[in-house]
Amino acid sequence: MGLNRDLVVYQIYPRSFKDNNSDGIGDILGIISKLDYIKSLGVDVLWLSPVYKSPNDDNGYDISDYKAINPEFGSMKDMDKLISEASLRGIKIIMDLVINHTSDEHEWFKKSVLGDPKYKDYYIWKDKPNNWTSFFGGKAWDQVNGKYYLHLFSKKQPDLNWHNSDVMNDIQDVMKFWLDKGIYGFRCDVINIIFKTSLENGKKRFVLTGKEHYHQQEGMHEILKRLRTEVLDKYNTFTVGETVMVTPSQANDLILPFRNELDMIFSFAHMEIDQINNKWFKTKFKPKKLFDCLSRWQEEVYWNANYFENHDQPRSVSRFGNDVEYHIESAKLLATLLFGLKGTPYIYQGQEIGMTNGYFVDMSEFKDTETHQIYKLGKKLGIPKKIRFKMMQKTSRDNARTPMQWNHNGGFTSGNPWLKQNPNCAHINVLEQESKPDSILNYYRKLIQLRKKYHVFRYGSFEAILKTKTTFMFKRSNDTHDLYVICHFSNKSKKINHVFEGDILISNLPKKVYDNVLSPYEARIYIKEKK
Ligand code: ISL
Ligand code: CA
Repeated sequence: MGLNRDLVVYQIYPRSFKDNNSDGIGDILGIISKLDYIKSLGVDVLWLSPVYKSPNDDNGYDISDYKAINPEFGSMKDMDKLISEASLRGIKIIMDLVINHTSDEHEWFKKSVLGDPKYKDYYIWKDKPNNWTSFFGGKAWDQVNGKYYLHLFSKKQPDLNWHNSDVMNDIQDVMKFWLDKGIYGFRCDVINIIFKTSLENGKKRFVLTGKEHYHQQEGMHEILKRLRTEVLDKYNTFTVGETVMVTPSQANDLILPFRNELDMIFSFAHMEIDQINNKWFKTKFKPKKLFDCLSRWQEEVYWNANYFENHDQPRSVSRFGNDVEYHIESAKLLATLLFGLKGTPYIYQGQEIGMTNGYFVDMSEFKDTETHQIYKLGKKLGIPKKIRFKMMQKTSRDNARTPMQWNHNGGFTSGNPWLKQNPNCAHINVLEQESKPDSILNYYRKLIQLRKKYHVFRYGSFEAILKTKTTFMFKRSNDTHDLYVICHFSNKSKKINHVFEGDILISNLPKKVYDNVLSPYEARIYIKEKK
């Protein structure tokens, strides 16, 4: 089966989506209770962040049993029910495949520590650590029983040794287990760093010393080809890789059909445009940088996985829009851009109602391991407490993980939510937006329908037409239609010199006349039929 370009994907972070048993933690039965809502959006695929057994050092991205469900989320019976209930509604499910590392509480690691002959080389052990640093800041090695093991993430996430063929066999077995249950495929976590070519010291860098030894290695391509031909191709599947620090040409190396690796990848390029100097303590959003970055990826990459949010990123309306004065306009503007681009659109839970960053007033309210590790690292770098806290308010991954806002009281749980609910659920919630035809939620629904209706959204070519400091205009074309997408990222109106062609297909501001003046955060799509 080749790439399916028609799909729209909705990401669920199970912990924060819907709690069914009042323990404050989202669960699988909660997701099942909202399947009709998900169906009503018009999406085709659900991507579930990890639901496997895990001690939750990194909220499920530290897996202790790939074939078991985390009891907090429910049972395997619940999971089977979710797969079948989703399928009844024509919704396919993809799961997170986290195979760079496991939890240190996984049986494989426990046996590896004890020197069990089968498992001793399942992980990456050394008598003396090298100088590599981890994604969460600080050193990438920790010690157990006098030996050091590599962890590119937290110390409870030891990296698997992909030089070991038993690791390959066991992971293939895990993939088959889930595909046999009717799973449609996988979102492959940090997949382009899984193969460590050597363990030599790395060139000293501000972030990720050592990366030249494991980033985008030939060994990784070989692993992906094997997973594809030996497992995935035996089923009808869908794969999207999460790939850090890739260029467009590296992206193509992972996704071009003849390569037989992945269907598409998540790139971080557009998530880096607002980061300056160093990753964590200074950000500034300049819209033009976003336009340039998106255009480049549209032009150079075979097929994009388009997203503005996920469970690791702050909320897009707070980051690229204006979540105060122009909350509705800018949320819809971002939606227009997302669906206007060529590629597969991904919506992250809550994005469809314009959920904003969390309301955190103290470090103790953050639960994310990365947030605390970076906060501590900042102290070592001599960054004042106040600045560090402000930065965490802006960039913490917990901004995306606050409970889904179902109604005026939250509606996520009748217990105590595991992470602070944003009090703005009082006015930003699903219930209220269901009842308003012109809500952000109904705007997303409209865009999804338009994408389904017009071939040009899915298959049309891309051409950038205008990129100014605040305004982005591009054209999508096929044999029958031209689409013109116009996005204006500013608090101020702006007159542009342009003669618009075609008829308004959708716009985030109902206007009497669509003239040359773009209002704050205005977005329009024009459509023109070809004669
Ligand atoms: O989230 C980040 C920046 O805030 C990244 O450093 C992130 O950790 C990286 O993109 C990898 O993400 C994935 O793997 C991690 C996990 O913590 C993330 O939630 C996951 O999306 C380790 O499994
Ligand atoms: Ca629960």
